Amino acid sequence: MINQNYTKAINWNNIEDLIDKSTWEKLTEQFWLDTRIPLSNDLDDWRSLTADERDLVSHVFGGLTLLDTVQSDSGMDSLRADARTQHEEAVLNNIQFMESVHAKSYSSIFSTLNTKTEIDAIFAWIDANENLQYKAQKVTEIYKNGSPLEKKIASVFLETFLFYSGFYTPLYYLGNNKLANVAEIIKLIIRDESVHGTYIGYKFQLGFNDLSDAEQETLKNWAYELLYDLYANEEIYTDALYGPLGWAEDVKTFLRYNANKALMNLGFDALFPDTAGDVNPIVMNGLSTGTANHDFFSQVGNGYLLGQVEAMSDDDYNFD
Ligand code: MN3
Ligand code: MN3
Repeated sequence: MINQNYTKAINWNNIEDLIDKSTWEKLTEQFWLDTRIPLSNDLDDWRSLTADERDLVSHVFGGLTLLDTVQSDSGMDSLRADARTQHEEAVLNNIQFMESVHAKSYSSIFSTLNTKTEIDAIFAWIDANENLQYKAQKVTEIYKNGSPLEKKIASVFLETFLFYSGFYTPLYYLGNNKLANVAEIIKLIIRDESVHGTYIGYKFQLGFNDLSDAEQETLKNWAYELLYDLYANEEIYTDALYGPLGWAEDVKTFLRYNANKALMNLGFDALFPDTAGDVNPIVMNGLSTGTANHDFFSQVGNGYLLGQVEAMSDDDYNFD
């Protein structure tokens, strides 16, 4: 889209779309790294879980690793090709890097909780799980061959809907006072994904509003069909993961609630009757973005602090 016969320098003093600037500021303010979170504090909780529960935790994080890999490898690259402004490209650069942080975070969790053999088994499971591969490939295919607006729809569905079959598990444990540091990472990821879904949904709506009524209708139908298709796949994935613990129906309610939110990010009407009041309150509570203070030393969560900046003074050069 950016198409001129000279190389244009990005000018942050000439902002075409204020949403680009405010999103950049929000995302950079909430920057974080997995290495700052004391995951090993969760080892006692981890040991208290049953074998089925540990399998669940390992597999949901395996699934999330794959989706964040899609976002960082092909997702943002593909969206950047259609950027409306240079500032949007910069925002997408930030998102792409954070997707790599997200994907890496799960490996930090694995290396804390799991043995090398277990980790190898998780990655083999990722490669072989049909429903997980189905959604990753479906979205990747749209990133490769879809129209600019179709790519944004797929991205918002991934950000605001597909992740949540995985997020349910750490939010559930957080609500039950278990795996608090693991959950803290997940809450930081959720905080990012929520900005990503809103921002890309907003960019979608700009393009959508330029279409004719007939084109809008066609694209809207395409989006609902894609959501149905992905939801049907999520039901099977959810039954397989959560069935053994008896949580599957609760998780599906949560998925439908988030599917509605994805549609709303695109400016479309909700599809399912499920609302926040239908979701397990323990999980809903974990989803709230209030400041976490479970661990004074970790300085993480929504209270995660960047270094405080102050002006240099001559005293800074007195090293004795
Ligand atoms: Mn992510
Ligand atoms: Mn994201």
